[in-house]
Amino acid sequence: MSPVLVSLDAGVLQVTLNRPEKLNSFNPEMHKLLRQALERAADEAAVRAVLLTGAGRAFCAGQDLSERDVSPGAAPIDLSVSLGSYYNPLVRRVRELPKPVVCAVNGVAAGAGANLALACDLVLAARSASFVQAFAKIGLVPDTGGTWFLPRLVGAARAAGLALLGEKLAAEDAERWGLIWKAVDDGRLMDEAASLARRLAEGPTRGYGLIKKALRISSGNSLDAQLDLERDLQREAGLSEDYREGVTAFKEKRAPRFKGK
Ligand code: T3D
Repeated sequence: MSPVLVSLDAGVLQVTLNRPEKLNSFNPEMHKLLRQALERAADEAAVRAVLLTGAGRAFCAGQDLSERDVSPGAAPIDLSVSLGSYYNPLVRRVRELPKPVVCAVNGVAAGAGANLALACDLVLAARSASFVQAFAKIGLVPDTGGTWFLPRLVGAARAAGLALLGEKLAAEDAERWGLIWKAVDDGRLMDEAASLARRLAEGPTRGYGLIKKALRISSGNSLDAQLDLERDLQREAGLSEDYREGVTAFKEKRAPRFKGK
């Protein structure tokens, strides 16, 4: 079986991490296929939203540690190579993808797996799922954007607790803390995530891409600079077919039929 399963239906590209026997932890092949899937999502007009999830009982346990030889006498490993080649491009790809990415966290999300989820635009998690900043437990620093996402999502005190202690945070607490969008009953997760992704796939795709851009850039901007950015992005949004359709539908008191253009 392929370590990443990909299927396109009704504008939603579902991407499933598929190494369940290894809790969907990352090896180079899984990285390669996930990257290909995300490139496809970026390039193909028929893809208007992405739904990312995991097969089996975990979402993703981060780096596959069985691939790291730390036995006495083994050569030291330069982990910056792994981050530079795999994890950093992955986060950039998800964040810069001009289409919405829904993440359905079906089970434990640990290490880079937890932070990959946080890189997505809307994160739903099964009630039985949990988030673990497992890095400190093996002497590492949260990566895959963790040190950037955590303080912004949950504040400095909670970010420090999560990063330093590496304890499991249950999905419901993750929702309460503002780490994720929603915790849902286990049996409802995939239906709710798929219906959310479908709804986004029927939406104004170009506008969504611009919203993602505005939110992404806002973290490093002053209010003044952000106001200028909003002006420029609104110019672009206002020229889209979907804007015309949205206003026309509003005036005609009907549901809009967006084409993503
Ligand atoms: O190296 C680089 O490239 C640098 C970048 C690093 C990015 C990172 O992600 S570093 C962090 C790596 N991940 C971890 O440290 C997480 C390790 N796993 C755990 O802490 C726990 O397994 C979980 C919290 C994820 C789940 O706990 P639990 O109790 O539900 O399951 P378990 O019994 O611990 O694990 C089940 C099996 O999965 C077990 O194998 P076994 O004994 O049944 O044969 C376990 O070894 C395996 N497993 C879990 N996580 C990993 C893994 N095997 C390889 N790599 C893993 N990350």
